[in-house]
Amino acid sequence: GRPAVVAAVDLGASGGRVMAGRVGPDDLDLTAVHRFGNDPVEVRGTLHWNILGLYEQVLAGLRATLADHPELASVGIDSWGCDFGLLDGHGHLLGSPVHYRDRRTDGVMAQVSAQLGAGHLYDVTGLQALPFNTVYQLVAAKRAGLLDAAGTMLLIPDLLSYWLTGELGAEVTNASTTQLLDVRRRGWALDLVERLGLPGGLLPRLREPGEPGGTLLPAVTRQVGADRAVPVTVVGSHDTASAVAGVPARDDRFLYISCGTWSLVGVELDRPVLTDASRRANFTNESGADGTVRYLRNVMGLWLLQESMRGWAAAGARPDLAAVLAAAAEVTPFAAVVDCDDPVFLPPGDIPARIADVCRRTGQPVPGTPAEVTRCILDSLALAYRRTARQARELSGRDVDVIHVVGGGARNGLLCQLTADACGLPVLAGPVEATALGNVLVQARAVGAVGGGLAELRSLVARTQPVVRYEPRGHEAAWAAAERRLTA
Ligand code: LFR
Repeated sequence: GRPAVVAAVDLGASGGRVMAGRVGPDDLDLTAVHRFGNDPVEVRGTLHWNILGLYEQVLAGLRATLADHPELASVGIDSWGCDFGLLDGHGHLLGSPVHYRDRRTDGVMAQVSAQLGAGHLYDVTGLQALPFNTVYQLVAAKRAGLLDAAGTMLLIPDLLSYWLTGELGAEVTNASTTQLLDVRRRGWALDLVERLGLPGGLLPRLREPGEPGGTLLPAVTRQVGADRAVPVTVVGSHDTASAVAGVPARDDRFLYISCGTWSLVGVELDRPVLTDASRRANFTNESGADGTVRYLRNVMGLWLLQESMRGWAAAGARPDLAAVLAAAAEVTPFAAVVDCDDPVFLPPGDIPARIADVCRRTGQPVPGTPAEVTRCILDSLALAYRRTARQARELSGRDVDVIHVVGGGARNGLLCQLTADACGLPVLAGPVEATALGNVLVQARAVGAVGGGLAELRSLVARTQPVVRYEPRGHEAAWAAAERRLTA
């Protein structure tokens, strides 16, 4: 292959970026062209994404990328999962997409599980029960009358690429987060759709990463200042799918933690694990690039810290993340630990107050300062990784000898060290931009700039991107004791 430049649009729950990737058989070079915030907007009690604002930023990012690289070979889009926009029969967007942390799904999961059977749902879709899975959001939307005029449901990256290209589709890795995808066939579970009384035509044709995704519409071509209709390539449009594709693993004996707003902790498999034990542990079998299975569990993640920081800033303090983390490193370990998976931490709001409630209820000292709260969050996250990593290995039977931490969390040295200690395995931290790398690699392969399977793509990441190694310091007894306190 000959080196090519491709653009990755990567939207996370707290911010987005457009990156230019130069990729060839021995080259992988990523430049951030445009970064922007992603701030949800509450309107009349409903939390929405500012989708038009995000689209505008995507256009601005592409314009800047094309100014530097007029030869741009392809564009690919990924974002967080589960959320969607609804189009009417003429292709117009019906309302701004609702945020997965909105409370419209309160109670819905329990009702749907009772109706269809939690065991049956897991057997068909292999998906973990999360209250914001698309299926529960669609049921909530139907009850609110929002599906009456709806012709098509588009997941966020599919919606943006529809606006760019005019082409409709449902990219399969992200479709796997809807809980409406049949995990064995990688096709829509139309039987579930029908039993829930959802409109049959709502779900567009599925597309696989690597497929052509159309070309920029003439009006868009003008808006971004391109001199031709630049192609769009379908990528692993679920951000976690792209992140896992971008892990610099040297063989398959690895566990990954894709660490951003969420921490996705798991292994990559060839086929799903659909046992009852797996369902009870709430492990998910999401789809990955090249037909792989992302066998993982959601851990609440850096959300706990991001949302705490937002609260401190709103209260007038001007906390600096680096300073808070440095101070947290000096706080007594395990003074207080909480179960990160507690659903009380899901909605936006005062996280330190909720942590304080849990600590009072469990007879632990209440963390007071930002440093103490942060230490409690990081110790607790590491404990959640310890439990989840053990379960992933046990339930899948996969042996691992290293943990790859990718995403923004790879920058957090304290968290990486605690993770190595908690799990008793070396941590390889980085790249921070694994998601954008996975995105550009799948595009680069589609346009012929590189070849090979996931192993070859990963080896290119390993050869070109810096990683930092953390060795476990061997405090196993202390971690085991802390874990017992959580379950006591
Ligand atoms: C991570 C992520 C997770 C998904 C959550 C909500 O960014 O995509 O994989 O469970 O966001 O969509």
